[in-house]
Amino acid sequence: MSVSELPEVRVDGERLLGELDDLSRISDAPHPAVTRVLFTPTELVAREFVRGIVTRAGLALRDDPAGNLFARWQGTEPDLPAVATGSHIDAIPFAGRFDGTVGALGGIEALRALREAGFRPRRSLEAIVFTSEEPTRFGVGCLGSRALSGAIEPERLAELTDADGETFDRARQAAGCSGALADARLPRDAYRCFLELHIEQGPILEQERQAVGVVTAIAAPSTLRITVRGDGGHAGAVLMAERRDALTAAAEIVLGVERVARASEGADGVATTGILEVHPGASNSIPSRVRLTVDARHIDRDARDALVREIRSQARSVASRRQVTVRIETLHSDDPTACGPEVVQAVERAAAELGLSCRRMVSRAYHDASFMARVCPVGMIFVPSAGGHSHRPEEFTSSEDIVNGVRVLAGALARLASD
Ligand code: HGY
Ligand code: MN
Ligand code: MN
Repeated sequence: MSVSELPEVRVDGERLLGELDDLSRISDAPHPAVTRVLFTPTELVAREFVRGIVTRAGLALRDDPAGNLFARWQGTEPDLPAVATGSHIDAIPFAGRFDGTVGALGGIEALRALREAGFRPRRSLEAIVFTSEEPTRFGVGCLGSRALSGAIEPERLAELTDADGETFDRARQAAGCSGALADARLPRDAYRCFLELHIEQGPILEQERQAVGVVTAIAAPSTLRITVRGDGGHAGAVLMAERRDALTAAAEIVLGVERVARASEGADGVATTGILEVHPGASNSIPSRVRLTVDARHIDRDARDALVREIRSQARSVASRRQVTVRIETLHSDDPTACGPEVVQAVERAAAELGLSCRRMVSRAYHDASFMARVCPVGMIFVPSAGGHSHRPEEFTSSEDIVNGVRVLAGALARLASD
């Protein structure tokens, strides 16, 4: 069915922007920054807030053992594989207020708007709020969509441990999630397709004055944890010639990460050392142990693997020259994702029928769509990010752009749920 055959779908921008603003204030950082880490008291309040929206929208609410939340609108043919949308509400420290939330609340709004327009979906429509899209607490992102798609073994997921030694399993149970993690795995054919609305987190749509972007591929992310061990000792008593300083070695490794990424083929390889933990962290003690967390990505998997190999080998050569030891663990290393052509076309047709400009693009950030692609064809709709900023308090997307994104999402979902 075409969007034009739909009764006029009116997205209630005031309602949605009000909910986004209310959600942005459920945070452990001062507004407009947002910190909302998995299963913390603040994040649990945010989950309750979303549950209230789902219930008021008259959608059937379900939680799974991993903490994913589902809001379902039964179709006229409920046995058919459903059409899903959604995103996340957790946020890294001092992030922005639109990353994830635009797609999580925008997905619910798309279902509400279709329902209020009198649309009747043949396939059920389901909005998902995925648990733990960000890697902040357990070092690995997209834990909810990995659990749904079988991209992580339940045993490994249960045993992931945070900086305080708390496991995912204990943290989820303390948050009220029950049932076996293995039961979070989606049955085959649960979904016909999955379509996620998200902010671009880059500058292209704004620079080109495009209303929306349609994602064709999502970059391949990997994260390494590098532990550097030296001798440590007294900052006054140990002479420079006798030192095996773990931090100065780590500093060379950090610069090596940047050098390797800058030298990689083309501009699509990126690498970042986002976390540096120094032990014992005393001004008068030579660091004996440093842990670095390195994020490396490329839109091509082989090029990403080459980047990671280079990062590993330069870390080892620093270690041998400085006579410290390095231990390198791979926290995750995921494939790139190709979006489903029929989902891409549904988005393009919905944008065209709404008279909105749209361009194809890749996503350099990863998303839950990266893992939902293991169970069904996926697509993503991007809306512009002011200045291309994200993962910082200045992150901003205008109300008009958000509403347009939800209008395109609603049109594409209507089409996908009708055939
Ligand atoms: O890091 C990412 O790409 C996403 O924001 N978790
Ligand atoms: Mn993010
Ligand atoms: Mn995100």
